[in-house]
Amino acid sequence: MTKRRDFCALLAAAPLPLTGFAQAPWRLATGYSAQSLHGKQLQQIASELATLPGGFSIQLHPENSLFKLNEIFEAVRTGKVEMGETIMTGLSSLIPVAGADAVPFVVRSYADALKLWKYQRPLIEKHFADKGLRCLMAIPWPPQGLYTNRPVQRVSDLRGSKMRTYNATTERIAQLMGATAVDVPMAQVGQAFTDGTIDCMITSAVTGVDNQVWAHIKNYYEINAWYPKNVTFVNAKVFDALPTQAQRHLLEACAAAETRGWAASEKVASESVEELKRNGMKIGRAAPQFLAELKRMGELFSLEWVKQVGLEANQIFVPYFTKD
Ligand code: PCA
Repeated sequence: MTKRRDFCALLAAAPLPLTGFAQAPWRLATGYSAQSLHGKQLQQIASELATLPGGFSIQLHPENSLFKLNEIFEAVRTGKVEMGETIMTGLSSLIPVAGADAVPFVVRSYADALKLWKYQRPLIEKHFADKGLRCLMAIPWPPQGLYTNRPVQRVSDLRGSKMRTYNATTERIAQLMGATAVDVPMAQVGQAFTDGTIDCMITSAVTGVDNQVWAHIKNYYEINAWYPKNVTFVNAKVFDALPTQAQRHLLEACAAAETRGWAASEKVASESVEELKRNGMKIGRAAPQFLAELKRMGELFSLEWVKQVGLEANQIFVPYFTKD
């Protein structure tokens, strides 16, 4: 008996030979394009893993082709697909702290965004683990700016406008601005402007560029409202079934992609504003009164958010505001 146990322990300790290990290809579902800021990192992870000895292939299924953006978390959780990427704020009804990303006017720079992630990450990892998922990495979108047709001097200028939103938090922000929230997936933004279902939106400069929004809209205000992140994750059982070395390769590839992704996001943030300008858009800083009103609105949102989320909101924001 003892001998058998020793033998098992020995087996467990020995690294599994990876050559010959045949892992069925994993599917990675995302709501965004393969050429997007995030899609490029996902593709690089896939190609890095494919070339490693004993590596496995990951097939990217972009632009909602396998599951819609808001279905991906559940699809990975229930094992319908191995791996997924979605926007973290979209998970706030399941995991309230995921909404910290879209509390407006708290995070003002990439350095701030990284600090927020440092305090948010352990909670996100824990909630994902509780749900049978393993969180792999998160990469921010560039700061969220305001796109409008008419110049805007104050929040009340947005009253009655049809604002494109992309989840519950952006919906609440539209409400606070007195606008009507219209949920439109990123790929359909151009069409929604053409159809007149939306006339303004808050999103990043890169999303404006990807959708060539200059054909529809003229003003972009760099209000840097928040830095939402996309999160990439895997079904924990699927991950645990990988040989240890393959697990390590995946984690390393994701850690490297996360570092690259943050730098790429920051770079593309300024390049995209230039691209909007080159295409005839007016790039403005919000007027002081408008900024003051936005800030007040942000405070109201923060207050609501902290009240609604409770203890875990403090676990993020207390260190965020008081520590390095
Ligand atoms: N682009 C995505 C999410 C945030 C962003 O900058 C979108 O507009 O849907």
